[in-house]
Amino acid sequence: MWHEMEYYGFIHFNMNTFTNMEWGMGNESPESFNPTELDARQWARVAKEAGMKGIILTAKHHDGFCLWPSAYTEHSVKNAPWKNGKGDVVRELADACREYGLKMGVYLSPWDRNHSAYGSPEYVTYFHNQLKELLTNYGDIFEVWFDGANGGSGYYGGANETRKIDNKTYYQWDEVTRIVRELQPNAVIFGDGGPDVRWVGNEEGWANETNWNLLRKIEVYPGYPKHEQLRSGHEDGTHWVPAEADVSIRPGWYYHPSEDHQVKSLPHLLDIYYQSVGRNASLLLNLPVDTRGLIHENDVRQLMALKNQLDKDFSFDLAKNARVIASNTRNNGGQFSATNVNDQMNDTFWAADDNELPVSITIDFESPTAVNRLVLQEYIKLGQRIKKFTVEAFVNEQWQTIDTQTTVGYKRILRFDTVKASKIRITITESKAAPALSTIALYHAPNVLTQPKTVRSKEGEVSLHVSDKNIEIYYTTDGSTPEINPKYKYSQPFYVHKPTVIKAIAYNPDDAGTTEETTVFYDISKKDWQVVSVSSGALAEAGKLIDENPLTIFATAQGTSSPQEVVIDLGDIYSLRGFTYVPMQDRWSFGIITHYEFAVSQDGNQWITVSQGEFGNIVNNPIEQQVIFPNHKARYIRLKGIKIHGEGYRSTFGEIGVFTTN
Ligand code: FUL
Repeated sequence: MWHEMEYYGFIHFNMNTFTNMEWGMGNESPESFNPTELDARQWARVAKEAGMKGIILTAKHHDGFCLWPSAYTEHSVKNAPWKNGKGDVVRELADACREYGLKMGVYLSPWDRNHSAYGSPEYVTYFHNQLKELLTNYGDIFEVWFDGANGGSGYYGGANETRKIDNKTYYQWDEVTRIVRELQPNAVIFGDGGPDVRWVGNEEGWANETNWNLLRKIEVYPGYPKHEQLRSGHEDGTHWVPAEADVSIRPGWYYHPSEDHQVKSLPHLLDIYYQSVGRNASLLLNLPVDTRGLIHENDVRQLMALKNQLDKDFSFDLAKNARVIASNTRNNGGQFSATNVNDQMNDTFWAADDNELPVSITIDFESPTAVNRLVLQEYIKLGQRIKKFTVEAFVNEQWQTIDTQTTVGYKRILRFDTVKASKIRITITESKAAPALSTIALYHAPNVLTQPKTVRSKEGEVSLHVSDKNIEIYYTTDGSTPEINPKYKYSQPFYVHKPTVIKAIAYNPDDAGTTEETTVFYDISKKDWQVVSVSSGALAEAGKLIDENPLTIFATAQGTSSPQEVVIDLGDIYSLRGFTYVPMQDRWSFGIITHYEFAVSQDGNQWITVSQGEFGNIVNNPIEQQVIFPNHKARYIRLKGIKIHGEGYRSTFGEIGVFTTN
């Protein structure tokens, strides 16, 4: 059953990987496709170790380049230098998936910006033929993925124009479905509105808390604009079209070296898991394969951190050995007994009588037990029924409400603050028909222990952050190692105006576990700083380059014909020994300074250039640049962009800082 797949991998790897694009135009040369160490077995091994059950590969993306040697086009691996044109990435992955016991799926973009006939019936035949190749030559396919993005500008065999098609009719979806049913009868078809599995309506990997497996299918079509509805499905839907939540482990779907430092954090990945799998959707997590042809080590690390934490979260089911009592059981028990919910089997279930709402089912531990996760599963072979339920905990001889929620579906996971309860009661207050639950599981997930992060405001206020409110933070501001001692415990933000080293560790009071030390150096605060002039652009916006938030930027005007600069008044004279520059962080960044000139002044009139040079590799790796120069006393600083990545002189600034000496 597709629902049981729960968590599987997406791999975006294709021409875009080599052109550093997200959407290629279709005019790329197959010559560019040349991975140096492609190893599909590494992808499969990583996915398997991460707990994924399958992999879906972008066999063809919007640019039209095919990862398999299609008989119907020259725009494929057969004309690439990789393996002298003898390679077949789809084959290599299919073999690797078989070896590692993973299921394999294919992404075939309907939109093709390379094909000259795109827009005419001839292209549709081509598209169907390619689908047949993929579904015939590579063994079992569990899912066929069709993208909703469609039609627009492209190369189209040299026409270089914009072509529009009607998503609903152009591709002959009925014929597509027929081909899939014939060649891979066990495969599901993914599209905005199914027909089998629907898009969840965002690319961030979350479903709404209320999430029906049903859809009024006739209303939804590829490119359906009401994304909000896809996040919840339709309570009165006519067809079973469950949601799949897709998201990339990095900002982009494709690999970009500039995003090596932006792989999602463990807390973020956990939220994604709980808000997809935990909300009755499957999770399709994308791993961009890099130009070597490997999943990057940073992504592997985060993926395994997620696996590790999930293993801990669900390590022991506390309901397993508990007593279960239901307020009502269909036919007074037997086949529908309440004890079916904790027998670790999905095909047995507890069911209540019809018209008996509310009904409740209680897990009795007999002694106070710490819990903070609840897993519910409906027996969905009978449909999705539950509309509203409440969870209560029996603490100190009293019932207290933990949560009131709506749908359950194949799986629902609730996270809540730890309670020491002797019983947990689930009361179903609204349901379309008699509730039928196959699973109730309870867990005590450990606190998530991550290294503290520090944030400083322009005013100099420093706050320390961890991702779990049960985790404590201990810190020092004198360079010494913090001890787990009330004296060092963090309780509220504090000010840092002078050069200071902050060292902080996170501590888990439940098991006395600690993290590595976070060490952060802050120089003088920016509370008295002011941008006094910019060579072009809006001065009113310039505060963004000294607001301690690198994600807000200042940009000089477009179309200037000479190097651009900004001048900052530090508010006082300091002995300066260096400066920092954080470039714009967006994937579609512009104006990144690659060659700079930095000058200082005591009065804002007489300037001394103290440093000039290159920010090496800044475009690929857009992290904070630090430049040290001989000490100079100054109150004003000036950064000039001598050369800019891309065209012209338009310059952008995420953040500028200084290093001082006493
Ligand atoms: C989108 C596409 O346009 C993206 O490039 C990516 O493939 C994503 C999974 O789907 O609609």
